[in-house]
Amino acid sequence: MKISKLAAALLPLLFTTGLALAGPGKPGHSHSAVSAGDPGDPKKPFRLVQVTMLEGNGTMGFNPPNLIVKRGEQIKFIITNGGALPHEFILANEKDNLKHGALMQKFPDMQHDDPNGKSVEPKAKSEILWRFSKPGIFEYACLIPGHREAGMIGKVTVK
Ligand SMILES: [Cu+2]
Repeated sequence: MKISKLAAALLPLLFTTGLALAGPGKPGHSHSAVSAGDPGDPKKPFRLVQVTMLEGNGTMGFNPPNLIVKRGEQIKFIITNGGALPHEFILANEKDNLKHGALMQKFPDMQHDDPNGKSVEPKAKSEILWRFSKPGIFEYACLIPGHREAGMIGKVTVK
């Protein structure tokens, strides 16, 4: 009885700590990176999509702001940061990005180098190869506090 009570008390704590500290090689957190599909296979065909991160007139955004893909299609995103601030490109469903964004309120300097997410310094480029294996509506967003809210969100529709 005593032990199970203790376990019940510790479980949420362990979960939170794990979320905050675990993660392959990077401090910060781990991801369930698969909400939008799967990491791509470089030996299979892919479509190239150029995405630019932009700032201006008090707004921030991605160009293009939306993308339509076929289920099973592989997309290689070439991501260019055309702004003056660091940004990131995190591909997931809305729910996961909102959860991740809440975590980034606490850890705003968290860096990403994951199959579904990259931090990109000003004027730098990064790449993601992704297979959209699930139908649905997903998003790529910058989860640095305030950026998604300022417009850094792109919609991906998988049919
Ligand atoms: Cu940003």
